[in-house]
Amino acid sequence: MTVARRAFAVACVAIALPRVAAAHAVITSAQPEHGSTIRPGAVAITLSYNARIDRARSQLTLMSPAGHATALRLREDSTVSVLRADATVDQPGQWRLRWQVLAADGHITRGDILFRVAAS
Ligand SMILES: [Cu+2]
Repeated sequence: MTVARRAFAVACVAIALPRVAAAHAVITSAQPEHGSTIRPGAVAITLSYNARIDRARSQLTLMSPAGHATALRLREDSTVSVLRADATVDQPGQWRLRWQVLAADGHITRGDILFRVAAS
């Protein structure tokens, strides 16, 4: 292959690559809210993102004040950009909801939402 032909082939490959969405997933709203205090009992978790996410490769982990971690099952009514899960928070104190999501652009992002559970 001549140098000129090789350059042409490389250019074609670059053009043929699919356009990727520029955004990796950033959280836009959370329920419970970061820094909030909620009552003990059942809590409906809803996390919204600015981008499409791959739910099968995304994880929510809830950590109790005592440090016990529970992997939450994502609800079926989660959408392409909203994760939903149900949990029970039965101990007062600081809880941590750790999220990790894979966005459509192939990038993983993660973060923590801290909230308190009031004494019953
Ligand atoms: Cu990205």
